[in-house]
Amino acid sequence: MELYLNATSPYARVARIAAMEKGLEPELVWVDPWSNDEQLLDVNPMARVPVLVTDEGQAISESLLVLQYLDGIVEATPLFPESALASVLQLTGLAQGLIDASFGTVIQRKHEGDTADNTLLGQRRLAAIKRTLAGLEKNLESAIKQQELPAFSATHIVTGVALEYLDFRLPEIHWRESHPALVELDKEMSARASFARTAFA
Ligand SMILES: N[C@@H](CCC(=O)N[C@@H](CS)C(=O)NCC(=O)O)C(=O)O
Repeated sequence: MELYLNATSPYARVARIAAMEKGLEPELVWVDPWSNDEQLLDVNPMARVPVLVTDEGQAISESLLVLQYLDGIVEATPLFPESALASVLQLTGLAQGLIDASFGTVIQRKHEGDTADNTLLGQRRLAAIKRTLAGLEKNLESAIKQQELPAFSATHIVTGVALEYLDFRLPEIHWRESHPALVELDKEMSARASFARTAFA
């Protein structure tokens, strides 16, 4: 099994952490998705990471589909446990949206410079980040209170990575100030070996 990734991609980090948590050790193939790397194009015409290539040779792109595949081949540590499926999918969707809006902001800044945040798209993404943090906080707190969330799941991985990506790329968004449930989740996730060993650099 191979995992195509790079060190700053939040999506690739989600896939790598999930593989580690499942006790798998795919061969890591480090690529630069922005340089039209032939090796990456061979497995993903979109030239994006992550891509997981199975032992049978199928190339799976899209981080959450990689997690779904890992759940299919390793039963232990379910990432989308059936007993809490709706809560896990709801929260994971929000956390993935947070990554999408944050990554979109970073890429637009990189390509358009300082004025990127003032464009219509830039403004929409920044507003989405703020709203999604609030939505995640509210729904996470409620799921914990109602005992609808397992101790570990896709929600924990994707939310933990989303929050650490904000710290890494958008530290001006002081998300800790008014999101105590997210602070707690981040504290728990950053103490795990899978998070410590894959820290953004
Ligand atoms: N929806 C995809 C997003 C993957 C993605 O956008 N990856 C970025 C790296 S963070 C990438 O490879 N970008 C290169 C490009 O868009 O050309 C997922 O969840 O895996």
